[in-house]
This record gives sequence, C-alpha cells and structure tokens, in this order.
Amino acid sequence: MYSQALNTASTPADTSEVATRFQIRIDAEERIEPNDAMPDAYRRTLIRQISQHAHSELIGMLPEGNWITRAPSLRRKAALLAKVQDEGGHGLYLYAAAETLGVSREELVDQLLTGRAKYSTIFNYPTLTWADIGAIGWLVDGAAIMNQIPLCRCSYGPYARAMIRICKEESFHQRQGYEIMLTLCRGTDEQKAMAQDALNRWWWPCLMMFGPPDRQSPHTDSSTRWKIKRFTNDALRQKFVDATVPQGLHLGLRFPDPELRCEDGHWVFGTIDWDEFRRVLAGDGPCNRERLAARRKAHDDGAWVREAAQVWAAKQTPGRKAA
Ligand code: FAQ
Repeated sequence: MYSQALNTASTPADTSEVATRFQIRIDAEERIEPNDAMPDAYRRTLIRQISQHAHSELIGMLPEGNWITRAPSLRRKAALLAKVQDEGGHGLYLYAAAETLGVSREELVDQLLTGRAKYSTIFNYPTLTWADIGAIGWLVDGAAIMNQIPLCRCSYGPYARAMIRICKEESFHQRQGYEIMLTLCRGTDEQKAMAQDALNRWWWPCLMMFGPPDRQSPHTDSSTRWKIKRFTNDALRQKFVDATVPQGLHLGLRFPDPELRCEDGHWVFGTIDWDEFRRVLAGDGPCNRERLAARRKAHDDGAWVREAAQVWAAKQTPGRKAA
C-alpha cells in the first residue's frame, strides 16, 4: 500500500461546518488533495468510482486479450499488445489513486475477485471476430474518452492527474480501432459485413456504458455538486452519439437503431434496453462468469510474483519481514 504517510481519518468529523467549508473550496474550483479535510461521503464516492473504474480497466483487458494470438498481422498484433498493456497500466494508476483515500489495493482487488465489486457492463460481451477489436477501440474507447476527459477536471487531485495520461492513451486506442474499422469497410464484402455485425452487437451496450438515465442515477446529484462528475450520464451519452454517428456513416455502416435521426443538430436515438443492463450488472451477462474466472486465475498464477517481490523488498530493508 502506498498511502501509509497519508492522513486518512475523516478530519474533523462530518459537521455541517466542515461540509460548508468543503463546498466553498469545491465551488472555487480548488483541487482537493489526499491530506485535506473531506466529508466521508465524498471519500466513499471516490473510492467507489475510482475502484470500479480500475476494475473495469483490468477486466477490459480480457475481451481483447482473446485476439492477441489471432491478430491478422504483426503490426496489428504489436498495436493490440500495447493497447492491452496500457489498460493494465490504467488499472494500476487508478488503484494507486484510490489508495490515497485510505483503502488498500489488496482490499479492492479482493472485492473484485469475490464478486463484491462492480465493473463496467461492457466487458461482459464476447469478442467473436477480429472486427470486434476495431469496434471496441472505436466505440468502447470512444465512449470511455467522452466520459473521462471531463474527469481530468475532477475535484480530487490524484484522480484528475491520473486521468490526463489515461485519456491520452485512450485517444490513441480509439484511433487504432477506427482505423481497423476503416480497413475492413474498404475491404471485401465479407470484411465489411464483419464490421457491420460488430457495430450491430456493440452499439447498444456502448450506450449503456454511460450509466442509467439521469432520473435513475442515485449518485449524479452529489457527484456533480462535488465536481467529481462535470456532466450527467445522459448529457455524455448524447455527446457520444452526436460524435460517433457521423463517423459510422463515413464508414458506410448502418446503426442498429431504426429510430436514429438528426433533429436540431443532435442525433436522436431509440430506447435503450435497461433490463439488459440490469441483467448484465447483476452478473448474468454473456461472459460475466468467464471474465471473473479468468481474472481469478490470473491473480492466482501471479501469486509467486507478489511473494518474490515481498521477499526482495524485505531484503532491501534490514529488519523488515516479508508480509
Ligand atoms: N457498468 O448513479 P450512477 C474503459 C453503476 S473504462 C457497471 O449513474 P455514477 C477503458 C454505478 O457504479 C470503463 N455499473 O453512478 C477501456 C452505480 O453502482 P453503485 C469504465 C454501472 O458512479 C476501454 C449504479 O450503477 N469507466 O472503458 C455502469 O455516478 C476499452 C448507479 O449509477 C469508468 O468507470 C456501467 N456501465 O456514474 C478498457 C469511468 N453505469 O456503485 C478496455 C468512471 C453505472 O451505486 C478496453 N466512472 N453503473 O453500486 C464514471 O464516470 C461513473 O462511475 C459512471 C456511473 C458514469 C460509470
């Protein structure tokens, strides 16, 4: 754990005076740093959101990892390997940011592995063809950027700073995905059909990534007041649709939504199947069990690395024993 030196007590109790002073700082756009006084609810919200985000990055490596050994060329394989490694790195920065709030990475990882923590529903869908790798980069990373650029201005310093680098990398990921889709769409009829099929399967789950509609989002009000979230779920979803539909039309693809139409400069879309979202969130998506099982196996297989690192660290500090 990196946070031993941090003051993690919720200082000094959550009186209304503390809350008022805290809100004045937030309204003045001041950054909150780990040792600053903060209401418990603010701390808990950040731990929840940052850790869910970290888990999503780690589980998000799995659908694409499925295609590393089957990438169609050495160039594609190298780019995909680098992308998946970036995602592992994002998970680590985010766990480190969460640790500054007084929770240990071990505890957070344990919550994930024991099924007590949430991660993005999008990563419980299968990657059936190579076009899915293009669709994930274009759409999933595209949605992630739309949601995460505003987090670079989040009120909590360590999270905001981690997001700057993450967004730069996500932006590269989005471009490599779009370029895969472009290549497929300019290829044979079969390749274009593969790209269309991937769009058909990923479009609606991507719209769910932004979270429930605003009126059903329990955290939006407090998170926007605290400037953790700068936009609501529905506002970001609409920005994503407006940015992405013209990109899909440029590819010559059709969106799987008969109600999609442009009105007053915005793309109006059909009704999202929130029952599907709730089912996947509850653990009953197409790949939930497979994803958690793969993550648990990776964790178990890595036990010797953690053990060796602890023994090595103990040797560097005389008198300190491996935990
Ligand atoms: N999946 O009141 P809200 C990526 C939960 S990273 C699962 O609206 P909030 C990179 C929510 O947690 C993708 N759960 O909550 C990549 C809450 O549950 P709780 C992840 C969801 O926090 C690309 C409940 O519903 N990105 O893609 C989802 O204000 C390619 C009520 O919801 C982030 O985590 C969902 N989609 O807003 C990697 C960004 N949506 O805790 C590999 C940071 C909602 O009460 C390949 N997070 N829930 O039990 C956020 O911006 C926010 O947390 C939201 C949700 C917008 C996701």
